[in-house]
Amino acid sequence: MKEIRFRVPDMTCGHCEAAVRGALETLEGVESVAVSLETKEVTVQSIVELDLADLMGFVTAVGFTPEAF
Ligand SMILES: [Cu+2]
Repeated sequence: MKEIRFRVPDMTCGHCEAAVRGALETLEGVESVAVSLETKEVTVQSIVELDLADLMGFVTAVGFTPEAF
């Protein structure tokens, strides 16, 4: 299992969390998406190699501002 982590500081509530999670869960090869509102961290586990910039692009597309660690 591959794992990519990044931060989305502008997630503030359950709706934000659901939007970010939903955007990432639909991607091919993604096995699980864990989102912490407390730490603003997103962890994506996948069976294929995913690209950090691509993942952050999908989060940007749903209206948030992701940051690399
Ligand atoms: Cu929100």
